[in-house]
Amino acid sequence: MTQPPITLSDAVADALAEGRPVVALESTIISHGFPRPRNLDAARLFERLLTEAGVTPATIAVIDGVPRVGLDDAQLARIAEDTAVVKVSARDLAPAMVREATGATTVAATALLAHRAGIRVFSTGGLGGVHRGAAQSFDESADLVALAGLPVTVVSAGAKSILDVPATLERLETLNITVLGYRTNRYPGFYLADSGLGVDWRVEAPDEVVEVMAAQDALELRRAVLVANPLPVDKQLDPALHDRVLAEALARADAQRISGKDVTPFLLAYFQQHTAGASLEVNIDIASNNIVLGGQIATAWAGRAARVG
Ligand code: PSU
Ligand code: MN
Repeated sequence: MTQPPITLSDAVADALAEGRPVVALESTIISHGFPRPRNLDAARLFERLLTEAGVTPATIAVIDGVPRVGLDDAQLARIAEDTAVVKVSARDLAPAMVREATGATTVAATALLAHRAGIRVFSTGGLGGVHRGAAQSFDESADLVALAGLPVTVVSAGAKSILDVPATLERLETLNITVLGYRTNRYPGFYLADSGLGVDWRVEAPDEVVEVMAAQDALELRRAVLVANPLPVDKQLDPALHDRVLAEALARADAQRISGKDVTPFLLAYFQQHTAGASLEVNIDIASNNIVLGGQIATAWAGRAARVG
């Protein structure tokens, strides 16, 4: 077997070789989650939040058929600006490579490439999950199944509230994915601080997350740890606005027969257009909050590895 066909940036390769903290970042949120031109500012902000904390950012994407872990600014700009960039989930990686396509990776594809590169911590906004009406449509994000087979720690603000959150939590239970509430007993609802459901395990600090990761390794449980990190209540989207726009967005997606990988980008864009941009600001806050915490967890993980080897 040859080396995995993944290219690490020099910054990421050096940090990993020296045992310094690295956090993986996805790129679908940039290409399909946020509108241009705000998306490039957000992509740069996300990297800066890590760099300023002494953590190396590893934004992940497929550029001209090459899976890349760590992008330079021109590559980041390409993901943000080029309308031909496709959404790449785990199953799309191989054909995208063969066709020399340029694609932005979802949580599923990013977690896979991060793991192959040797990165343990990954921050995003909200996970994919079970869509409303999934009993008929069978629409469940590949993020869930991917995370069931990858020992990465993923910081998110829960599953997006556009989803069927109770069903998503049931699937996380079935798939044996560990869920930790970060300083909360409530499962966060992405745009909202509380989805209305609880979590069984609460942690108070990055060190506690790292202890759970180490215990999973000791048990050889090669599954994801989800750190559910709510937005502070004063920063969440207005719940009445949220509920009204969500109902409209779901009805519109249904009427327009939106399906497959287009569903999530459609719903997020609808939210942005019909909340006068408020959902976009909240979404950027959510991701920033998760990236800062991901940096702290990666730092604690690197510190632990230096102590215990
Ligand atoms: N979270 C966001 N914005 C996004 C996504 C997540 O705040 O755009 C993306 C992620 O890349 C996630 C994907 O993996 O949506 C899920 O898409 P789907 O439901 O098609 O699996
Ligand atoms: Mn889907």
